[in-house]
Amino acid sequence: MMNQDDLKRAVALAAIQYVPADCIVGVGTGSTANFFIDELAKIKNKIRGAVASSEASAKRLQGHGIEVMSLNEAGALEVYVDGADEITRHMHMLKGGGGALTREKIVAGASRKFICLCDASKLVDVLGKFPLPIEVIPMARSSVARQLVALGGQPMLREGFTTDNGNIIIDVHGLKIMNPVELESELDHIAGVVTNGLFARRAADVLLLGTADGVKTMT
Ligand code: ABF
Repeated sequence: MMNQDDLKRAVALAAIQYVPADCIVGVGTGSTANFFIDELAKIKNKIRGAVASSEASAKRLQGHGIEVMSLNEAGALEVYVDGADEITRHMHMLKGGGGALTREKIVAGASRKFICLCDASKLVDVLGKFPLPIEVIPMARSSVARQLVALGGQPMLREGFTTDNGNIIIDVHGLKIMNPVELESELDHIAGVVTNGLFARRAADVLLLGTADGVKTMT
């Protein structure tokens, strides 16, 4: 019987085939991405290095002796590999539970292919059961929260958390996100919002889904 970690390890291993030889790999954040980093370590001599979406992932990559470069040094990337908190069959994702959404969106946006790694529990029909994380400039906390209430959400400050960029996270509960592409843009237009956790305009290209019957590939 496979547990959730086994499923994460299986999708992480499957993702290695999407890493072209001699490339710089965009690497995500979270426990699934950590399994991917561990797999990447096994082929580290075949890649030039990695761009990390968080300090935590950079540390883990370096711990394995993988060179970590800045995105500015690396330029456009072939592939970005990361987990998600929820994903739909349309490849729209809700991300940011780990708080690294801004750098994740930046690195994903600079990559030709987004490979998403999830266990089967994260495949949903409608996004929003998982609270939607929003990175916000601290001085805009209250005004952003009021606008989120006006959109029908229940904003909650993530207590005691500061992002790698020195900002706060507001988690929005109670949203049923029927049109993620539209909501992603709408949230980005609120002054003080740095990034929202909807990754719909730039959806995943490949989903590797860990199931009890093995890894399923969706495109
Ligand atoms: C990142 O890690 C985040 O966008 C998402 O919040 C989280 C998923 O974590 P895990 O793989 O630990 O479930 O991908």
